Amino acid sequence: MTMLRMLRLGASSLALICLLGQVNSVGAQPCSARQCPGIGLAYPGGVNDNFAPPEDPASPRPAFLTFAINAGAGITDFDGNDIDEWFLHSFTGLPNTICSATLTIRLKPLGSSNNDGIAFQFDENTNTFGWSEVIQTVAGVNWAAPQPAVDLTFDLGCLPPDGFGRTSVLAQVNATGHLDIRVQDDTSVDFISLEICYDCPTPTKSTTWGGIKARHITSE
Ligand SMILES: [Ca+2]
Ligand SMILES: [Ca+2]
Ligand SMILES: [Ca+2]
Repeated sequence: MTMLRMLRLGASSLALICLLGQVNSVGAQPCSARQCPGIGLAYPGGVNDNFAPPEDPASPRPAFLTFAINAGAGITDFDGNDIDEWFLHSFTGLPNTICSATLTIRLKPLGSSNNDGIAFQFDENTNTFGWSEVIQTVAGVNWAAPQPAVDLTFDLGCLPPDGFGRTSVLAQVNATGHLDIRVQDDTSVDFISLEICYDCPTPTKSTTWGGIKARHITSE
């Protein structure tokens, strides 16, 4: 579950303070962000309105959307109420030094949704996902209406092993700077919240004469 507690500060990609030392170590690896305290971000997706109309727009990356269209899928948004449609959303412009990421998503089955799935991180080079699982498996309930909505929280660096034994998508997220989510195909998505902690970029020392001189003067 969540590796680091975070304190919200406000804004649309919300600044956070990672409160270090508050680590829940259940199944999680130590987070190297503790070397770089104080940097975190939260990215909201959709509106936390308990599936209230109107539908709120989802924003899949173009390549992700093209994949779904080519697969012949109907596409839905946040709070969609139709069956047999895919929900797609992407968080883009992410830092490439993320060491901890927690995703919270509220889902509701729209019918007999027992075979519905959730998948993270689409790769347009292979048309595959970095992790996927049946919602009923991760939710631990009979995934069929009128089962009420559930909030699921995923540690993206310490996921439950999927059918391929995969447990993390952080490397792919850092390599690409984005995170994709697919939910299909008879399940409604109320909102998604992504919270990350990331390491400071390593400062590079200037090798110009001016830079060398400046460091020398500073150290005197
Ligand atoms: Ca809404
Ligand atoms: Ca289904
Ligand atoms: Ca909503």
